[in-house]
Amino acid sequence: MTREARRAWLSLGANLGDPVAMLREAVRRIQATEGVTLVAESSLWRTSPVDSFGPEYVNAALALETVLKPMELLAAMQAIENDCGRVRPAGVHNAPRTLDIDILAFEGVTIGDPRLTLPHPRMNERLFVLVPLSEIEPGWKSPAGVPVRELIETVREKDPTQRIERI
Ligand code: A4P
Ligand code: MG
Repeated sequence: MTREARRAWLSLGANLGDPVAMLREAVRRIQATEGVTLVAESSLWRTSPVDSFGPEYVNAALALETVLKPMELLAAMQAIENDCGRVRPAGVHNAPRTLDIDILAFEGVTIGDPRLTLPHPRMNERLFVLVPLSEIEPGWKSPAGVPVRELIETVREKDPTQRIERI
C-alpha cells in the first residue's frame, strides 16, 4: 500500500566547527533520505544564541513532502545528526552543537510526547525559527491562527536581544 505524502517543516541549526558547511551537508543528506522530498529551503541565517551559549549559530528552515510517519522522520533526522558528529554532553541542556534538526510541524499532527512534541513547543518564541520559516512559508499561521509576521513582531518586542541576519 502506498502511503500518502504529507508536508513537514524542519529547523536546522549549528554553532560549532563550520556551521555553513554543516548545514549544506545536512540538506544534502535530508534530500537523499528515502521517503523524503525537499520542497523549499530558506536562506542561511546567522543568529545569536537563545537560551544557549557559545559562538553564533547558523539556522535555516526546510519544507518537505514525506511518506514517513512523524516518528520515522524523527529517527531519520536523528541518524543524520549522529552521522554529522553530534555529541550530547550528559546533563547539558542546549549545549553547543555541530548539528540540530528539529521537526517544527507535521501536517495534520499534534503530539504531546516528550520524544516528539508537535508543533515544536518553543518555535513561537524564536526568531531563528520564525524568520527562516516565514521566508519559505509567508502564509504560515500558529495553531491559534496568528500570522507568522505577527509572531515575529511579538518576539522582537518581547526580546530585543535576539539578533538574526541573512548570510
Ligand atoms: N523532541 C521532542 N520534540 C521534538 C521535535 N519536534 N523535533 C525530543 C525534534 N526533537 C524533538 O533534543 C532533545 C529531545 O527532544 C530529543 O530526544 C527528541 O526526541 P536534542 O536535539 O537531543 O537536544 P537539544 O537540541 O538540546 O534540545 P532541543 O529541545 O532540540 O533544544 P531547543 O529548545 O530546540 O534549543 N539559538 C540559536 N540562535 N539557534 C539555535 O538553533 N538551538 C537551541 C536548541 C537553543 N538556542 C539556539 C538554537
Ligand atoms: Mg533538537
